[in-house]
Amino acid sequence: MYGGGNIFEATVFDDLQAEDPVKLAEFEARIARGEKIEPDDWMPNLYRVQLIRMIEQHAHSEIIGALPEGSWITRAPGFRRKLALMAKVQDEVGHAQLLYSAAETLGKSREQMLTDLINGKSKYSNVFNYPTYTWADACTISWLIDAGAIVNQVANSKGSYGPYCRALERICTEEAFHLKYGHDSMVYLATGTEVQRKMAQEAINRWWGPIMSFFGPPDNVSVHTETLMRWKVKIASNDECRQQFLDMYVPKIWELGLTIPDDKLRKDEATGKWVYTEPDWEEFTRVINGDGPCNAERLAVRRRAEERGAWVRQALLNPKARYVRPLA
Ligand code: FAQ
Repeated sequence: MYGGGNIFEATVFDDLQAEDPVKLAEFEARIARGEKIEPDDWMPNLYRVQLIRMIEQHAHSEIIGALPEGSWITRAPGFRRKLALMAKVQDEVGHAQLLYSAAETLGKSREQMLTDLINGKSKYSNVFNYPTYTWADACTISWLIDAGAIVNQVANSKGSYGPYCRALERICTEEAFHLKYGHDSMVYLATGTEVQRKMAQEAINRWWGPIMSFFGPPDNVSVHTETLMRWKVKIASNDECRQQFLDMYVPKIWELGLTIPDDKLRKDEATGKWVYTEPDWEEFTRVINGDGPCNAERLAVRRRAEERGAWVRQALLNPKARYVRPLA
């Protein structure tokens, strides 16, 4: 079972030495044959711990990710945009539920995961620690963050752990719809008045760095990619996902007459790869470790939601007991 310690300080090799070599070989053969691993199947401890880490961070990203867009529901321009955004935000929270359930199959309770989130022990995606100053920031999340999420999640959905893959298939279907909503919102701004175009451009300028970091550190410094790819938890590396995102979305941004704030950005026809300026990885490290522009605010909102919802959870667990709802 998951002990919550920092197992990643041990090397993969050290940890695998403790495993039964016959079982480990059978497990790896199943993965090589493309079979899905299910919760009751034998698995090495490191596989379990890595999956919990990754799925839990993913679930946290969905509920925290609902906050920056959620704050725009009341301010979205017009009734239809409000309705669409409300549905999208609800979907994101639903994705968290699916992912927490998938992580629970590996032995860590949802309560513990949420406690680790609000205590700042668990990470969640860097991008949700940035402010949304204008409506165009919310549209950029709905379009380009969802686009990045789909690139990464479609790859992960072909992975080896059954419950995670099945959750991701459902999530990707819904995200594909969010992407259309986000694209439609940005097309509207980019083809609108001068003020709307300016707002769209400024949002792209603000979000480009965080979006480039969204796929994780470069492969040559990524800590977990090798282990995760060995066991087909990750099917594409961080750099492969980043390249795929650039391939699919740079032309779409340019098509709208918007620019990307990177003078170096171009596709190298010889290698078929995009050349770009590395995002600020020091900023990324600070942000994912709790010191970004909105980390404190995001966790405070979650903490408040936990505290305010405690009486409901207690009442559901013990309907006969009499509870006094605390005053807000
Ligand atoms: N943000 O060794 P690697 C969404 C951490 S869902 C924060 O490369 P790995 C939907 C990493 O955890 C978005 N931390 O790690 C939506 C590790 O820290 P640790 C979330 C990051 O696991 C849209 C350390 O850096 N998607 O957006 C980030 O091999 C709109 C070393 O990194 C997922 O979680 C980051 N960007 O690769 C919702 C997908 N990148 O644990 C609302 C599943 C890295 O050692 C609105 N996750 N770190 O302390 C994955 O595919 C992988 O975990 C990666 C990172 C690719 C994120």
